Amino acid sequence: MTLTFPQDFTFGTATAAYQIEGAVTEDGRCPSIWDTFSHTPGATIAGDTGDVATDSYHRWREDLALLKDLGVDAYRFSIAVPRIISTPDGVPNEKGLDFYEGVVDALLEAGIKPVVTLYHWDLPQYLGDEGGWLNRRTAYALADYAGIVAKRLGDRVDTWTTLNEPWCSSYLSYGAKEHAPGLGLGPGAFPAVHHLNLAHGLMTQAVRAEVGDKAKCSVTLNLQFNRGDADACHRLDLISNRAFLDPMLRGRYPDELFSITKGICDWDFIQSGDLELIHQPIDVLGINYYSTNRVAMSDRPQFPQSTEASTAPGASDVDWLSTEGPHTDMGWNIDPDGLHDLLVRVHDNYPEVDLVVTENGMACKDQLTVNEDGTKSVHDPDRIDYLKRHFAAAKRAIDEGVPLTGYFVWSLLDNFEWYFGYAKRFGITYVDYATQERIPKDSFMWYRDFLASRKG
Ligand code: IFM
Repeated sequence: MTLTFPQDFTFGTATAAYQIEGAVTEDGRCPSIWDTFSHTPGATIAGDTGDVATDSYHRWREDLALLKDLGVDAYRFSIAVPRIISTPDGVPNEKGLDFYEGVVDALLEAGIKPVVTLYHWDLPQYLGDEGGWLNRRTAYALADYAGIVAKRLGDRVDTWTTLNEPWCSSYLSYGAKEHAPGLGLGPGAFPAVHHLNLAHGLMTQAVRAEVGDKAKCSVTLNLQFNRGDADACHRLDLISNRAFLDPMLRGRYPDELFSITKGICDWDFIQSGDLELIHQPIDVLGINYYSTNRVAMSDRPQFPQSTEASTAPGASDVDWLSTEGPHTDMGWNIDPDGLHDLLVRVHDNYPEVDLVVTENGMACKDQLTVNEDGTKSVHDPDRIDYLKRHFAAAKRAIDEGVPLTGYFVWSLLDNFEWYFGYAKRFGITYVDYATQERIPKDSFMWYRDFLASRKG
């Protein structure tokens, strides 16, 4: 591939704690809402849990060896909140901090920048018991936690990401039933949206209070890119994207968000001063991108009085149409132009902030092949093609002036894919879950060659 990215562009790969670590009862870790949820019968498709996952809590050195072999500039991983604030008394769990300090130091020694996500959905259950993200106190607890981590690791972490995909931890978790805690409250998810926004602001402040202005602060959003009927796209843009982007980057919610949710939410959980707290300067906006949607207006009413489960409360009049193939093993369409168009649009609307693709990748039906000489391979040409086309789309955006500074492939390893458990494989490294053997797939070799070619 002859794509030439800027020399200082950061290429990496990403994981998240609950998806890889396992060891859920070790070294003082407390249960999280995902432990509870995944152990609830019927909550994940085959009853899979993150109890063992890829056992990376024990095998992280093996994973580090993979990263070194791959030649990435950076590794994006998340810190398990229940390993750090494992008790409600606010006393940090030193063993948890020691674990991540070991990982960060080893990454730095290997010349790999640590890019930390502070919250990737593993809320301690004791906070869940108090209402989780429906309770504004959760935002303050997460800010205390962010300060604790920043105090220990502040001098060594390259980038601090407050939240990963608050769309998932609000709409998918409180609006619908697919993610923990799976409450299905429809418009009842809006307080969670606001409290996650508040947490982002407070966590950013807490990191800067410990690390000072040299802290590179960020948040990662899975912005939805919708094609089709303009009214439907606009409605979803307000609910799914601007409900996070505008408070975080503009210090206000769009007025239209209030009008389209009139009758289903009074937003009285927004307290005076909240928007100033949420609107902290950030250095980087992370975007997770996988696919696009096709939407249209229906004949249904815009303002139903219903509180039925929904990932887009206030858009009951929008239909999701089937998308053109090909699709990934998740059933998501492959649309590299969508990445380009999304990056351009975000930059047009929020020109002040650098962008990073913090996740992009593909789930495939990977098959392990045992070769005649006993070696093992996984041939995943579709994933290589997917990555090449998305890299090209990102490069096109850079050439058009988008300040995109990094790209992280999801994921380093096959792992626990939430509701789908272990049935979906996103890794560039295959994990044999029976033995925990790691087998780099062809896409790993392709990425390694691509990265090597950049270093000349
Ligand atoms: O596995 C997830 C990750 O945790 C968050 N972003 C999307 C990925 C694929 O679904």
